[in-house]
Amino acid sequence: MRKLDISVIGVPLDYGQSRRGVDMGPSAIRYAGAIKRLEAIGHTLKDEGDVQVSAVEHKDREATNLKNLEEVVQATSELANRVAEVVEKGNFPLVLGGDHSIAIGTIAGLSSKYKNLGVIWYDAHVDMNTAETSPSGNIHGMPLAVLMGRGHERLVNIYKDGQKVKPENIVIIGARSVDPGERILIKDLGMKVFTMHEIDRDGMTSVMKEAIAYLQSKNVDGVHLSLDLDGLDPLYTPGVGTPVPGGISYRESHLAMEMLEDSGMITSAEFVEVNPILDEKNKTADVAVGLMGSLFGEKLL
Ligand code: 4U7
Ligand code: MN
Ligand code: MN
Ligand code: MN
Repeated sequence: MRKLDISVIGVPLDYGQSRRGVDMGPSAIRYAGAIKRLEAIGHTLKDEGDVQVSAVEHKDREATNLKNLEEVVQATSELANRVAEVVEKGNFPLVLGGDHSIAIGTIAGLSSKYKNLGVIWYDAHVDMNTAETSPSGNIHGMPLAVLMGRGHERLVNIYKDGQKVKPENIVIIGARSVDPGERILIKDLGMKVFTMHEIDRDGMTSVMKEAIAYLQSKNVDGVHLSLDLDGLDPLYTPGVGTPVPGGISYRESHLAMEMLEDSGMITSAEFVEVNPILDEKNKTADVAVGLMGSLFGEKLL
């Protein structure tokens, strides 16, 4: 097992969506024991603290249907710089959300080191809306489009100009809520998506084997895991803003994390969308920390 120097960065951002409370995600995940859990496996942990998020909403807004664009740009820009510093010193970035718009900052920062990054997007949604296709105007439904170079230029050009990840280097796992504009983009770009249909039909073992082999075939120089807790069924992770029934089980998710750990390919990770206000006794943060345990090499025997 790899012994890693893990740098934890919290991003208490809730401006990417409309249900407030997800800003408390990083505290809930720390409270659930993330740091000690990973130290017990043998890794070295450094808590880098939180990225600063604007406490008040900007008044002088640009005319756009993207909600809180200014606040999201500010926080994700700072996050990108922090992640770049972490990877430049050779540490493994572990980012705690916050809503999923933070992936724009995490992956932008990773682009300082990785030139052919692979991404695993574990989510009920595909997060590929643009201002034109979004039914909500919520930026947490847009990060994957932005990272492929599609969307508002202020988001697309965070940290450095343009596309941060190639569409063919992305694997989506767990999708079951896809908007019409997103469906078109997936087909146009020929993206690799394992929906709940493939997971049910072929089983998680086969899906993960295929996902890992697929990314290896793209000769990626690193793989980022972006795990939205709503990828799991809301039975296991009720503390999320946009739950969708019929999701990935607790056991399938642990298996997926264990297979990723066995592959040795994961070079950064983020756990997002934990909302303690909507949760039941911090259950969702507890699941997040359990999954981190499996991802970072915890063994039963
Ligand atoms: B999450 C949605 F319309 N697609 O764009 C949208 F269904 O980061 C939901 O995956 C987005 O939680 C969910 O608002 C974003 C909606
Ligand atoms: Mn998401
Ligand atoms: Mn989601
Ligand atoms: Mn959500």
